[in-house]
Amino acid sequence: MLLSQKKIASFLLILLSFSCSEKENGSLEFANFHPIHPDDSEELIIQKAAHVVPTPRQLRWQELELTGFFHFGINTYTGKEWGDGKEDPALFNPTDLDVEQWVLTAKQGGIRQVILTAKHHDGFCLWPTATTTHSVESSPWKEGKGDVVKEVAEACEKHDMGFGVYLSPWDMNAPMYGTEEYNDFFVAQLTELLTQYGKVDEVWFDGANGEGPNGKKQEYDFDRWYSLIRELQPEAVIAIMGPDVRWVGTETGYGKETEWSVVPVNNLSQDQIAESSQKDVNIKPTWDKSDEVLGGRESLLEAKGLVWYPAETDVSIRPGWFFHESQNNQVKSVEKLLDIYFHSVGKNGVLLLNIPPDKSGRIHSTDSLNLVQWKSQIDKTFSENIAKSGKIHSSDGTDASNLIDGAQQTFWTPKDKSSIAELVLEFTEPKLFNVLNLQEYIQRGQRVEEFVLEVEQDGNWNEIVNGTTIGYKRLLKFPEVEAKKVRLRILSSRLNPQLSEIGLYYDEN
Ligand code: FUL
Repeated sequence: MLLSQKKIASFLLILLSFSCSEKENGSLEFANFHPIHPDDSEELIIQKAAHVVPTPRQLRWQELELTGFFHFGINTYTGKEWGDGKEDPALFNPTDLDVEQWVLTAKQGGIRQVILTAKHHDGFCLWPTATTTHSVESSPWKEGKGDVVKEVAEACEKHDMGFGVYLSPWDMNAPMYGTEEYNDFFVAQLTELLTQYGKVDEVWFDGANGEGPNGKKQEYDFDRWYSLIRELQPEAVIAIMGPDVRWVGTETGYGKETEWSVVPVNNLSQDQIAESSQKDVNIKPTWDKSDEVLGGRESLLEAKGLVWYPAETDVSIRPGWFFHESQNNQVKSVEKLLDIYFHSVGKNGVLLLNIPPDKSGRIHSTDSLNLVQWKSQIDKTFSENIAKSGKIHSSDGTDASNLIDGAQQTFWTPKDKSSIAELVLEFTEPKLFNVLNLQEYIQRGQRVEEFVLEVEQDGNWNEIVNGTTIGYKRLLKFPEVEAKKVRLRILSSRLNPQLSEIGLYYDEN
């Protein structure tokens, strides 16, 4: 599609969202994007925020919870984190490449989708591309006949693992970097990746935009790339410098305490979000990625629109993104990974955990051992929802039993559409627990702003833990407590809360 045609199409989409997102009777529809009009009242803006929902591709991605990165390439052989594009492709020579071991290790670690660095900033391509000779084709590996992207895509397909590609926009090797020609070159690379390897579930664009071999910087044609991805792989989420998934703002694996998937934007087209955070254009998100809270009430009031733009929390199992022998004794421990799990998946994010293959072409045994043990600890902790053995009562007498049925496809909401609610769990015997799991039914938006968990002790309700946002999943760990009666109070919500699950667990760690 020509750019002008695309602009017209997105303009029509905007008109459509203006006309069909609000019903005549004033009640709002659920939409991925709600525009805010200058005369909207504060109340209406909050109602709109409560009606912003994920697209099917965003929902599928959110439900994965655990995704993985494979950083592998020329840096694996030079010991660097960032190459300079001048590396000799002959350096790339895995002696024992076993991508099935990567995918199976990831799978045992609970990871459900992996992203391969098909090209990092150094420009070296892990597939035999027609666009450049700076690829595996010029390496001694399999006498230049190998294709890492193909092998990983096939292993993913075989083992029912989602497959994604990282194609770095920054390319320190491409001679035309910094000119319009580079955008065509990039489109050609993207087309190869999106047409030759079956289904692609995620396309990951990094934000780094440094100088190319000629000392020039590139103006990336994001609009063109996005429409190409939508055309060739309509179900793929476009992450980070993309409209579907947002970077949480750190590379520590720790998400924000208050994590809204609904964020304010000043653009009227979702496709411009990522672009505007990269370029100096007039239309900008009203926030910075590193802000402590994105999407709090006050920030919504200043926006031109509200969009579902959820957070991905990326971190490496090692200090570096690429494998370095010298870091073999710095692989994150099971305890550290568990803490990261609570602060990423447990803070309304999707964890993107990097496990970099080594020079031989295999995941190192320390990494795989820690990963697998981590997953078995998670499984152990969450194998049984203690809340299930109790009776649940809601403050308004409505049946809330679906909150402990283990099914996320059902939800409970107060009868009178109140924004506050109370739920009491009663057990016949005292129960010991130290973890709370809460989930909102995000298919109908994210709403809860404040909650508190209490237990009854000697006739008094005592606070155990409190929190702000819930979103897809909120996990909170606290010192163990024993009680026969447990109460969850939703103290503040944007319209009526819609919860899908309440869980109490005991974590031995
Ligand atoms: C960053 C890159 O510069 C790093 O090398 C790594 O790929 C990380 C995931 O994204 O911005």
